[in-house]
Amino acid sequence: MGSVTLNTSTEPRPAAGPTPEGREVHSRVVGGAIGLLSAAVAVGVGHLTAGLVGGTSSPVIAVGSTAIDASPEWLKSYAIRTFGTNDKAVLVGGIGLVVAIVAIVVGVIALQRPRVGVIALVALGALGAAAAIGRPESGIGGAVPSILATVAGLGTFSRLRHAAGLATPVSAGETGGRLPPSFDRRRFLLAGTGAAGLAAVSGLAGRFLLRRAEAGASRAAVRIPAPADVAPLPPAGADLHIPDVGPFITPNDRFYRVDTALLVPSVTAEGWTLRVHGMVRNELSLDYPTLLSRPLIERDLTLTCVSNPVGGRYIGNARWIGAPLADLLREAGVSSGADQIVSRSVDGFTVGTPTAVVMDGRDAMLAVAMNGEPLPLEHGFPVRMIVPGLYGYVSATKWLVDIELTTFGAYDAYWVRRGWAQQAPIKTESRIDTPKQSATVVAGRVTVAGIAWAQHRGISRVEVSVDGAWQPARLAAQDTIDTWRQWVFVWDATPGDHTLAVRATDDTGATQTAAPADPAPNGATGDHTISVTVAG
Ligand SMILES: Nc1nc2c(c(=O)[nH]1)N[C@H]1C(S)=C(S)[C@@H](COP(=O)(O)O)O[C@H]1N2
Ligand SMILES: [Mo]
Repeated sequence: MGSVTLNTSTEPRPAAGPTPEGREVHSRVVGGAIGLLSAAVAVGVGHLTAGLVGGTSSPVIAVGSTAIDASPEWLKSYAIRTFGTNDKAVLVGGIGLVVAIVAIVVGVIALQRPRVGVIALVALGALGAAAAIGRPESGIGGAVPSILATVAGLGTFSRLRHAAGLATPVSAGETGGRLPPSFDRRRFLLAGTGAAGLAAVSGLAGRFLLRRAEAGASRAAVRIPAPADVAPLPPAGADLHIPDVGPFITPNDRFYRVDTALLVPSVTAEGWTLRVHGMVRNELSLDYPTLLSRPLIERDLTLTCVSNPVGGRYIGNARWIGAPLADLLREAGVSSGADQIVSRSVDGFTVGTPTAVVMDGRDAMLAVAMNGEPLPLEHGFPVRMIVPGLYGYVSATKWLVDIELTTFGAYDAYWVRRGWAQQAPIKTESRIDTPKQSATVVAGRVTVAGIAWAQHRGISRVEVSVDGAWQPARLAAQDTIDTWRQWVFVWDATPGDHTLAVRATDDTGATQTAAPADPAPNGATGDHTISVTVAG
């Protein structure tokens, strides 16, 4: 205790300790930090609250939007000319800089006159509240984030003053703006770090929520045009309607999700563009309305993850609408030798797909809709790629923003760099969905059922083995060769412990590989096998 210096310089000082001038400088640093941190926490909490309640009521955004509306036309066009698409970032940055400078100055003044700090924080909140209420899209509730921001700012202000020993018992007013003898550097740094952390976390969380809300609003406003090439409804017999076997079309909220995104990327349809470049004769760039104006196709396609273990759940079947990818590539004019299409997500994730596969006539598409709605945010809104017959990591780029024609020799995509195969067609597989592993069933007629898939080859046969004896299962009607197929086998179960297994054969006549293999590097193999007990 009693140490009063924040000075980290190595300059020699009088042995008697810091001079009054020295203290003066340090007290300004502390005052400025208190001001800056209080404002930062206010802004962060305002942002987070706005993110949680939704809408455009974040104090910073409300003030920024008001500034845009109020600024004259020449200034707006100047900003757009000068900063391009960064004009809004520059504006928000500018507001932030002004707030920061004012906050530091006020913080220094507040050392002696704490009331000035309080008044400044309340004024900042009032400005945010007034701007938020004034926005056409928000009502009186728009003031809530600004009010909470002010409360948080005032709380931080008082907390940090306390930590600096400014609140009691000798007030800074009495020490002439200098730090009191009780100033504890460690204690203040700790409290300051806490405030900085709170400001950063709340600000970032708020930004994430606000962007997600923006993407959600964009999605809600999207209207997908009727496809030029409509898919017939799946045949009635494609769905056997067996309990515990999922529906033939997987609802969006039950569709598996696999990606590297810690936080779902938020992309708006308005802000979306796709660049097609690399080994092409004509580089293309298209925005969302342009993509929607292309002739769209509608297809049922079953998507599968290479990481799906035998018997796993990383597979789903949906009805997609999208623009054929091959047509777009023909317009771009793919150079000969460009054997790989590298597609990139907005978050940097990459996928490498064989050009020849995309161009071979199958329904590879830039998908915009899934089961009758715009792509859900977590499934890649606004645009993703789908290529029937290939595992997701080599075909199904979500939040797609970039397509580059290149070669397999020149580039390894995200998972290839991590040891997975460069090319990965989906392997013929099958799964028992009912009964479950280790289930006890009643002797007599037991329904054994599940799904089988061999996308773009089609399933021609499924067999079930009871304790090693293979017997044919009944197949549901086929929708297309790009979709999974349900199957059922009615088993006359006798009391005791039994082992059930399933295997599928595709339309090329090949039966799935019986030898068990792990998902890495190009997809699991093995017959899905379960043990059940039949009660007498
Ligand atoms: N941007 C991006 N797209 C991606 C991935 C990813 O991690 N990031 N994962 C891929 C993988 S491995 C699979 S299996 C599918 C899964 O798509 P889904 O989450 O819509 O089911 O997305 C593919 N597209
Ligand atoms: Mo995957």
